[in-house]
Amino acid sequence: MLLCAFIPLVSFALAVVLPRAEGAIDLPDTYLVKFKEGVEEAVREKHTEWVKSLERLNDDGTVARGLRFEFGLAFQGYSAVLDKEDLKVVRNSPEIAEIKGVGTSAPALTYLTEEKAVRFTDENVDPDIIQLTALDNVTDSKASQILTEKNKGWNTVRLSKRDYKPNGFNNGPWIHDGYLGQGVDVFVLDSGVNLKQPGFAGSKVVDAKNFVRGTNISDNQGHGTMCAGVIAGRYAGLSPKATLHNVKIADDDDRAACDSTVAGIEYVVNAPGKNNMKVISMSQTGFTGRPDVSTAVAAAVKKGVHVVVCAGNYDVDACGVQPSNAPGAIVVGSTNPNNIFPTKQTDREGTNVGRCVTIFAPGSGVPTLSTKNLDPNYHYFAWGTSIAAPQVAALIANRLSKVGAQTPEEIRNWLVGTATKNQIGGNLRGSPNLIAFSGVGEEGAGVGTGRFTAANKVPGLKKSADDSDKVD
Ligand SMILES: *[C@@H]1O[C@H](CO)[C@@H](O)[C@H](O)[C@H]1NC(C)=O
Ligand SMILES: CC(=O)N[C@H]1CO[C@H](CO)[C@@H](O)[C@@H]1O
Repeated sequence: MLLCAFIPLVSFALAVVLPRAEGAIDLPDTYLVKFKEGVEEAVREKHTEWVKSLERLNDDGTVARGLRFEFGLAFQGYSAVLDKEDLKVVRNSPEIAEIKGVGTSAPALTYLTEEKAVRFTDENVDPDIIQLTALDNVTDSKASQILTEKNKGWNTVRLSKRDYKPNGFNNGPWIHDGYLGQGVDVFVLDSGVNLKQPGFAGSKVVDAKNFVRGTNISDNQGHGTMCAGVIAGRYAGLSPKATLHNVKIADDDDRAACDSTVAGIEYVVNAPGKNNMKVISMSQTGFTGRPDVSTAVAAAVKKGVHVVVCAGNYDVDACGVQPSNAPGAIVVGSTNPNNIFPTKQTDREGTNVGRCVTIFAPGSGVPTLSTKNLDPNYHYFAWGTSIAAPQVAALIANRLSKVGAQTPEEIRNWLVGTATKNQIGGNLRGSPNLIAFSGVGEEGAGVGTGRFTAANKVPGLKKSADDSDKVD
């Protein structure tokens, strides 16, 4: 998902300084401030009231001075824009433990917009090889049957067939059981989601919260809609019955500020509903060298939320990158249709590796939705760990939908236990040889078929030559 290689920094202090991904920036005069542990609430409140009193807004609604966000999950604190005098006051406050600058994630989609790495069907692949089907009637069908659905993209085959043959896009069905995320809340923390995209018709996609001042909550960039499409899209989505919440943490250049991201994560933990039925899908990575995002992810997992993050596309050790180094996070790397993980020949296709990667999922040419082209005939094909992660979030949503609330540990054990093993070729460099698997059809249930009518096809896409819809 990231254009550039990252530049490791040498750490001088005892504290671990995480490397900075190129493209990530520091926000001017913006600080994350932590209270000392054990400081009385009244003292914190008084301090925070003072920060609030500094407020000055720019014309576009962004904060020129004063409070940005308050935090209370992994630590008590706030973020704020402070001038020199303000900063002096904060530094001299005995209740304050730590003050640091706020940086961002590295923007993801530069290559998409400038180099068109994600293209529509007709430009990029033979239109004969893909024909997406709508899930309208799956939504009506009873859960618990084993259903097959043709030609939803190679990724769905890879995720639901053990004996997947690495021979292109159209090599079998998507096998699922109809639960498809019903009753599960999936939170996409990204650049927003475009609810006007007709590919979400019939899905439960809602605007939840915008943590980026000066923008509207829609996706004006593309990355968030891309991630949401493969979860809740009517055609390309793997969990079309889930409720998908748009939590905007990245700006219209797809840069997520650390503080917006921590605020977004805290929002999910505090949102209504059982934490064990919530899934965060966050394809934002390369946060600059402060561990607060990883700390927030770990705290959310401790509170019972399932957190799925992308490994990053840099071809480096995921343990050196935020937030893929977060304890408890499910970290997703990327494989391609030939069952090897792509090396970074192109920016879009690399994957981070190593023991901090939990699992791999399809990350090359995965059908999903665009925020810009609202023509229902078209789907984007997306590349990178950014699109791999939401597919694993979707499998988790489907699992929760079927078995009910699970702890993050239970879900991790299931995901790793049911994964397809030892099919990835190439130099794994310490990564687990695991490809995500839906688990459907391996629990003694009878196998049936769910046919999809011609009416369900995406208009304008040619019919596939592959007529097989059986489970084999
Ligand atoms: C949201 O912001 C974008 C970018 O500034 C703008 O193009 C779009 O019209 C806005 N949408 C709404 C509904 O205000
Ligand atoms: C889109 C589509 O094909 N929907 C069908 C779902 O099933 C009902 C009843 O079986 C049909 O009437 C719809 O046309």
